[in-house]
Amino acid sequence: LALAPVTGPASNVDGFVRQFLRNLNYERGVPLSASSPNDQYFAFAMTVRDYLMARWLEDLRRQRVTQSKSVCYLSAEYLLGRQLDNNLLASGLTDIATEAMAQCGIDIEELRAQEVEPGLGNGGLGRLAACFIDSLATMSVPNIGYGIRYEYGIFRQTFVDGQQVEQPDAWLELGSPWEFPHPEFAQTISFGGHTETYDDEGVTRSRWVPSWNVRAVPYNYMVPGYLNGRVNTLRLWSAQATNSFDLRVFNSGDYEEAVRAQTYAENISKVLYPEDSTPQGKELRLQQQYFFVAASIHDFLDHMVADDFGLENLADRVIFQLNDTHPVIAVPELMRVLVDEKKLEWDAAWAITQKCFAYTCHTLLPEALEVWSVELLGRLLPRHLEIIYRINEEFLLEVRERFGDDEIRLRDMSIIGEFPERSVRMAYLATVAGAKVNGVAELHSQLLRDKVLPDFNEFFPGKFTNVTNGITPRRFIRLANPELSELITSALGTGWLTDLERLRGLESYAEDPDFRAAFREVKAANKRVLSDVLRARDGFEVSDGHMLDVMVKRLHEYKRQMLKLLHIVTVYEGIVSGRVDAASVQPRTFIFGAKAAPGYAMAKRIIHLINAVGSVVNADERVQGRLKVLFPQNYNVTLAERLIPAADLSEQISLAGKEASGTGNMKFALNGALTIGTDDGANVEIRQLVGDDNFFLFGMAEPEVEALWARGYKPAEFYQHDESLRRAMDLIASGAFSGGDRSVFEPVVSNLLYDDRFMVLADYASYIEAQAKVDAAHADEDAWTRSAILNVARCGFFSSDRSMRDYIDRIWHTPPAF
Ligand code: DL6
Repeated sequence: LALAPVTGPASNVDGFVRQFLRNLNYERGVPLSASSPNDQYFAFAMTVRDYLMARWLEDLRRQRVTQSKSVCYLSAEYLLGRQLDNNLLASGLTDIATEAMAQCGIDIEELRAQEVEPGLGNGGLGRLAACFIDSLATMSVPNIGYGIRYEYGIFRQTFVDGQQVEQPDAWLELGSPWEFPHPEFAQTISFGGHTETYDDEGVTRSRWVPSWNVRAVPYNYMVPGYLNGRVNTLRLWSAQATNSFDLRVFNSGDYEEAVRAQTYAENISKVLYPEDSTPQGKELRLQQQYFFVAASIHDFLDHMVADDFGLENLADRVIFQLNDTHPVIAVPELMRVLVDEKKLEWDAAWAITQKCFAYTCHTLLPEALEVWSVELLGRLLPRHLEIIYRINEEFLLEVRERFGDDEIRLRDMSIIGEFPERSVRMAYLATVAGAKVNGVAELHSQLLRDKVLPDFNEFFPGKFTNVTNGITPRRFIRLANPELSELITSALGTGWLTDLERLRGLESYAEDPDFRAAFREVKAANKRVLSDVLRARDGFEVSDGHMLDVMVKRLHEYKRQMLKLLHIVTVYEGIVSGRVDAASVQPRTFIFGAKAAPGYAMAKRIIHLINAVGSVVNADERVQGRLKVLFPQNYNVTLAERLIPAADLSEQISLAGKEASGTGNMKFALNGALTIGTDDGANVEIRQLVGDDNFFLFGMAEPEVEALWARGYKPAEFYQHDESLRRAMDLIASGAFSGGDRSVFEPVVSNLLYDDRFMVLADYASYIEAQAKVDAAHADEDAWTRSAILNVARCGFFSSDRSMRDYIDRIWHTPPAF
């Protein structure tokens, strides 16, 4: 374990310049005079790395030798965002680095623009994982984030004639300066084949005889804590063929056949599945899941657990946190390792396993609760299927012991479902195996307990808990909104970035006219920045003096972008029909950002409709420029960091009982936007904290939604009885946004009229009423600013540091170490 002493470069401008030039010359092989912006970006990033390196190596060493308990966060997604600024901030190097680049005659903004964000996640779930590892490092908690190094991340979205077209996200095309491959620590991951029993000195044991395998090569990334010198690790696995190609076949001239196995193996980490809430039961996805969790478990056991460590105490050393169901196949894998490889008794292995896992559920949509067909699982992982069967058998025995031969209950609780095909219910497996199961907001956790998994809640008292999500204030306040950060620091001093509840101190400033004026100036400055970004990126002009009304999130019917659109069409229809004087309409710019899963036809139609409405509204002179609809393509973390600080109004309008938490809602509130929202997910907690006067609530609450379903929901009745709704829908149906062609958006209109699973029409009237209140409130600039400041002051609870403390206290029991 001995390490050569590593010292970083001198922490001053001169030291930075020297190291930068060294990296440019010796690592990139170019002199400054002939270097490209990309060379300079790489050398710059490497220099920042060099400052973090000594601590990283030391922290890796300590994690091994101190044997303190680690959080292994197993997540198929990490939506990291750009790394450069975050790592500069964490290491306290921003000023030195900026000055150093100036001395070299380099525009640091140009370097920033070179960085391609690793989009290794779909949305909230992946971004949450990235916030959590930031907080754990900042809190000095030993953690390894394990995941997949997808060669292609979330697709790049472009619009052609207003319709979404997906392009591959080749984020690694020019390489990444932030990753460290370690092929020497590769793991071999097997698939397929069959199982057999054998005699092991008088004991009959099972073993797996797989038929093919791949190499999992780890790539390490630094996860620096904020100004605490701590550097944790994110380890992402890349798939490689064990036999790159068949030389014999190659020499025979069949080049395609010679590399077929390689292509097949490497497909495993080729691309992130662009699904949000509707997992496609595809073989490759199960391969991905097993690939990364098996590699991670073996990696941890091989390199982090001392040889003489008694495995019966494994839970003192590690907690594997399952980020949704994607990594749940880790449960039978650990059992297989303990029983088949380490030769522990089943009961002993199960006792260990039950203490080593905890499970976070991130959804309430039934279709997002993953299941795998028994046929597929048995073909790909036959031994794991046997293990799952045995876990289920023993679990159902216990259920029977407790509740008797209640066949309905047994069928409902079985890990194996029978309809529509025999399949493994991964959420059930995770619940049975996990020491704790948590939802991600109070309401979500309650619904999980009472509606989704009520039998399990009854069977395992105390197992279910809530940990409300959070966001890292380093990225989403300090980096995204430097001007607001400065204003906060001028009022509260430093320290609030790692103790966000201190924002409460701003409450009294809400009453201070000077502070309110300064707060408004920050918002105005952020709008100017956004305006520049959207002009350069999308060719958009953001009009001065407009309220910015922003809805950014994945496109999904339950999130109800359609409701937002109906509001826009309602206001527009009022103007063009002459019933409303355009001059009386509050100037508003509506900004959307959303990607639709490529196979999700309705979501893609809604994107098309938003763009179509935007083209018509923005060009119509009768509107007098008072309404504008902007839909920048390819919404990602980098754009979020510019949009959120500029927003006045945050749209969080999902049908109550459908959004597990939301995290965008927290980011907006903490950046001084007011929320218009339903009583759903973490909106409930935001409203409780900021107060009813500082939140625009509308729509049915979850019990009302349930009651309406029970009565029989007929959306067409709402259409018939609400003239304003009828006008808006008729305008869409008339072809006004599709050059007179009524067929283009007919499916959207029919879907709302005759199906409307997410009750857009039922909540329309209430939403329009709440939007009128928004208009009235926004007209009083001072009162609006007061509310915005109170939103910031009262939302400190939503720091991901607090989420981490909750996980640590209630689930992980992993104190800060070394
Ligand atoms: O917990 C993070 C995030 C929540 O904030 C969102 O409300 C929720 O929709 C999202 N869940 C998913 C579902 N994926 N699956 N399965 O992305 O998680």
